[in-house]
Amino acid sequence: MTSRNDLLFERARQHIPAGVNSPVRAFRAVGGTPPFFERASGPHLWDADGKRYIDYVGSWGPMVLGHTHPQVVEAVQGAAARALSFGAPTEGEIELAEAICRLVPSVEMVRLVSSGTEATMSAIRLARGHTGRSLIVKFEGCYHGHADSLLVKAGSGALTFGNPSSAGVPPETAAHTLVLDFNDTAQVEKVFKDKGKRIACVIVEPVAGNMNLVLPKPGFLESLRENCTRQGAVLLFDEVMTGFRVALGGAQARYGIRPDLTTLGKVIGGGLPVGAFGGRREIMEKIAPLGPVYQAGTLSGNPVAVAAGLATLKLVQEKDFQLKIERTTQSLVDGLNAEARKAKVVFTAQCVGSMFGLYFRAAPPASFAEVMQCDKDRFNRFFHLMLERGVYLAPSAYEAGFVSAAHGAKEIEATLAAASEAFRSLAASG
Ligand code: KE4
Repeated sequence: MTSRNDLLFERARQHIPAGVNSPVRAFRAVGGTPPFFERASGPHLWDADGKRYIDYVGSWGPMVLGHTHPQVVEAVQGAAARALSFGAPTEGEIELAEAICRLVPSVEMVRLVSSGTEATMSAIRLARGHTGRSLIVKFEGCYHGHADSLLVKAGSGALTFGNPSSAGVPPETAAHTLVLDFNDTAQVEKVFKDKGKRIACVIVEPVAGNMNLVLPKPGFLESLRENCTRQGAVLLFDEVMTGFRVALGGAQARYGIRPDLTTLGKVIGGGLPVGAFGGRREIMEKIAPLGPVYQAGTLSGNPVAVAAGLATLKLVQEKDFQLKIERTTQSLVDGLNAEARKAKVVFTAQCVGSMFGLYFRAAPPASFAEVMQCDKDRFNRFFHLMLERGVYLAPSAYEAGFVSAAHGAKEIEATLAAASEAFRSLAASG
């Protein structure tokens, strides 16, 4: 019997490229047909065939409270009944800006946009406008959205100028982007020694979540801070994913590093389209109409999206919210490691805050090269073994996973029971 997911996927592909509105959703990395979801609640999703899943994607990070939290739904319904959009200032935007500036240590002033890509694209332009320089530095495996200057892979060598990682990006644009190896402090020191005065900014995921989860080595973020300060370059922490996930104040609070600019997204919209870039007042005051760096957006600060973000940020500040969600995430990771050991499968899991990484490798990777050593095929088989058992992991070996506050002992136990069977199946099939 053809499932509704299959029928919908077939229909979707008629008018949407690969049937999806964002590439990773097409399941090309893991194979098979993606479930088409119809509704969600708490830690659960239901697909078009009525199958229930425990969700560890959480819309790629925003659903930190769990799905359809009553207070968020109520805030959205209330806002929508008053207005869907003004294209004019509202009090809600002030409240969200005040909350972000209060919670994220380095942010003194902030501009709201509608996606993480818009946030990083705007922040890069602002850093270039503020410094009058063109070069930017990023790290292999870090993803910052799909702006041209960020779709760049390492050149012939890590210290040479970048090449486009996507068709449609002019080589001249990519040439302004240097791509280094994440956690390689020696490369950072060298590029600043050679080109420091030409660097407008360094953009980094302070905890990498787009090459699977990779933690910063001690000293790495500190070296970025020191070199940027010494050479007058802007340190830009892309906390679109880590914000309100690895700690209430993001990775910058957890690791005690103060960037000059920060980009945010995901959680601050509570599932609706909100991104933001903010930081030192003297830099942010260069943004139009105050300053010469142009940036704009029809739906920036949309009242319905802002209402979802405000309701979400209010709840993540509740007493013990971070402690509880970190405990749940740690119990998932400890349980997965234990089940893999029992089945004698080479596997490691680790977490930071409510983000986790799963690796078919003996130890967590500390670099892009080490991520590439993970057994991708085994991950793909594990992914489907878990999906069959009603556990929805990120459909790629190169993505982080997310736990929500709605995940409880019941969901963790069910996940570990599924993992026990999945690991045994992997061990049996070699
Ligand atoms: P969006 O434009 O997708 O809202 O944000 C881009 C972005 C920027 N910075 C970081 C650190 C991000 O993780 C993202 C987006 N994350 C991916 C998940 N790997 C979104 C999922 C997708 O592309 O469909």
